[in-house]
Amino acid sequence: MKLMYSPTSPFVRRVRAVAFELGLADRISLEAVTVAPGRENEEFAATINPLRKIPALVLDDGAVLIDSSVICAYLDSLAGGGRVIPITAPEEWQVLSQQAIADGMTDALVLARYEVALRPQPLRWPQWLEDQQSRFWTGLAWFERIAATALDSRGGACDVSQIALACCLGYADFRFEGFDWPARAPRVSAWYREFMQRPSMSNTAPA
Ligand SMILES: N[C@@H](CCC(=O)N[C@@H](CS)C(=O)NCC(=O)O)C(=O)O
Repeated sequence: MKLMYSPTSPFVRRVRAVAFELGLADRISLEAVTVAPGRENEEFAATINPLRKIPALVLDDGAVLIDSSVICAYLDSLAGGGRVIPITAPEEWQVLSQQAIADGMTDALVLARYEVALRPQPLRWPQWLEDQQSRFWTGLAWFERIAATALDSRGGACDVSQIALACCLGYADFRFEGFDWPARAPRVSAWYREFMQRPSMSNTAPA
């Protein structure tokens, strides 16, 4: 399998971390792609993802899987199922909803990053930037409230929503230096420090 990737993408990191957790990392080769709003990248659009986003996973038979959540679900099923995504209700739906919140927080930060790093100065819209960043903060507060259940270590195992949140927070540390999010979310912060010790996280840090 080939993962179309960038070393700084939090969505790619999520897929790579899941692959490590499932013991599948050495079955996945990496191919670097540069994607960003405003870059045409026609070949990638024509052959891999019409939306020009990464990650995309190219399977050995040539089929292409798009979107980090879809790819993580595929990897979980490849590893037998129920490893990082529970297969029984209500846990399955809780974990998938938590993953969706972490996903939205990450989306908001990536869009905020594009606004600051890519959008020409005269076209910037400060309220829009603030609005995107506030989605990160309200998502973080949401996880802080449910930390006791959502961030439980389950005897050493972990789930896709925890990996998604850890990748989001890692991206916040990497791109938004002044955020100091731990000051606003002490329970999430304590969990994060421990979670970062996992090889799946240390092997996939943004660079
Ligand atoms: N929902 C997608 C989001 C992926 C995404 O936004 N990836 C960013 C990189 S971190 C990207 O490809 N951006 C290029 C662009 O928006 O043009 C997923 O979960 O895979």
